Amino acid sequence: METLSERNYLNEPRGWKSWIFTLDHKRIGVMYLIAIMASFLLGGVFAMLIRMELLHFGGKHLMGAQTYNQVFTLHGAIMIFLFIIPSIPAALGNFVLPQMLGAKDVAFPRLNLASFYIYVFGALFAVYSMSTGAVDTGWTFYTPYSTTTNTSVISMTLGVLILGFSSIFTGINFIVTVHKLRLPGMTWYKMPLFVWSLYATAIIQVLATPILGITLILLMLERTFGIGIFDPAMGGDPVLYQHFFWFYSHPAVYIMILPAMGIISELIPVFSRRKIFGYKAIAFSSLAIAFVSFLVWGHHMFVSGQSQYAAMIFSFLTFLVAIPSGIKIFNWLATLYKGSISLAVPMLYSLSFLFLFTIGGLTGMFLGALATDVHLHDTYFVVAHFHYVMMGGTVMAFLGGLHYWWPKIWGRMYSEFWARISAVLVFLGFNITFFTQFILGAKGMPRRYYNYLDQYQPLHAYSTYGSWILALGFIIMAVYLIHSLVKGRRAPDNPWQSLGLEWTNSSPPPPENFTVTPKLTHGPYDYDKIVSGDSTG
Ligand code: HEM
Ligand SMILES: [Cu+2]
Repeated sequence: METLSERNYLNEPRGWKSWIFTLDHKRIGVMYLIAIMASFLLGGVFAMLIRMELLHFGGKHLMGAQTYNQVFTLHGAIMIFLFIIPSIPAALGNFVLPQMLGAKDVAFPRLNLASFYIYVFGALFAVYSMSTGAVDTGWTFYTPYSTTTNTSVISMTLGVLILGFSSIFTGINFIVTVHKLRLPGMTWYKMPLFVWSLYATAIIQVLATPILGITLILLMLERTFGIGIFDPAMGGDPVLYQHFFWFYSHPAVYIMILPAMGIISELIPVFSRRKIFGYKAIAFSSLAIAFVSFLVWGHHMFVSGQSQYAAMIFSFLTFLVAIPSGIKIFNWLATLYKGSISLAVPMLYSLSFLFLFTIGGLTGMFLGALATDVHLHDTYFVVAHFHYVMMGGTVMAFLGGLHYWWPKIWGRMYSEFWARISAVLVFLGFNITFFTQFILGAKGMPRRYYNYLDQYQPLHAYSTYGSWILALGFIIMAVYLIHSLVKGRRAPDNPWQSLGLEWTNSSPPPPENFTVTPKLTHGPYDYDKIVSGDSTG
């Protein structure tokens, strides 16, 4: 085994204290990475339990109805609040954003470390809630059930409230970093598109998250003191809760997907050796998505009794979001066109993203259309749709980014062979698990049910078999990634011949990112100007 002898951020300074008190954005990114991977594992275990229970009809195979409610709530809450929201920005974004800008760190390194510990603190509340009976409300905590059920709602919602602060602080940090710490000469239009997407995400994090915080505080007050804001018996309105909740949670789905789109905009040019097509259109469509995301929350409430006119406007506005998303898909495809495409692992995940996110997005149109949503609302069609977007979209892009920056993060390569096998298993397993659910939902299978009619059994069984293939893919991934940490081949500084600034330093980077201040000699996507191979300059 070759050792990483030169000084880098992993070996200098040494000692566990230098890690837990670190102000280095790279180390904080790595700590986030470990924390979110642990959350993903935990959320994944709950997912497997749900699928096991649904393998046969009749209910009560692994667990009773009450436990089932707790299991899907924990799965959803962990995946959303502990995994997917922080995943790309706080882990990968933290690691690469300053390097992409040619900066030494983020604008507020102490705030960055505070964000991480706030995340850990919030996660502890969630764990406490799990150990004291968990929650059975669904990750949406809808009233009046959440204010009356006797499960541990307060500790879970308090955890989510705290996690929100972590997300807000990361957002503030990134906004200031992008404004203030760009390398001289790096104008806005010379920034990598991943930076643009993190910037748009940060705006949503800062503006939308406080609404969730206030909503959860009201929920806790209602539950503890019966203030009556959501309880009709006291003059309150339970639907008001849904407005508040989705006013955050719809924009939040863009906190999940925008950074993923940013990663895809990085990977496709590198692995097709082409300049990104429509740079400005991609950059501005991120901002457009961020803006429109605040106007469409009502599409979650078409059947809540809202007025027909409101529903029509929300439906119309929902279709508007498809335009900037479609622009991005078009631009990525145009970049691929006539490119010299390499099927390296990060590219396999990018192609998976393109395929799966498109299905996720288009099925969203069925849900955004009033007439079809009435039929599909709260069925497995919705479950399939959001897994295609969140897992087929965000998780695929996250895995693409993870495999792309892995050599930079650790200075080691993983086994390309096993990584490809795993990528194929994840893709196949994912589709078998979730495509079946579109059909189930269209046929009327409701979501959040632990039992069902026998007519749904075959499709539920396929879905569960798919989840085993998916799990196998992830187990293989865990093995080769951990193996690469101990026995992996030493990574070159720029294994993908990428033109990104973050690849001009060593792998792993020195503690201060760049030993000499880098000079901008070309844009991040100038593959048309620079012949591949001559890319480190
Ligand atoms: C390992 C693969 C996964 C499997 C097999 C899986 C399976 C499931 C199942 C069966 C449900 C319950 C549907 C219902 O009865 O309503 C569910 C709900 C959910 N899943 Fe997943 N899931 C997976 C990954 C993910 C990921 C990666 C995310 C997000 C990052 C996610 C987010 C959610 C959410 C938000 C819910 C809704 C929970 C609720 O209804 O309160 N899942 N999942
Ligand atoms: Cu929405």
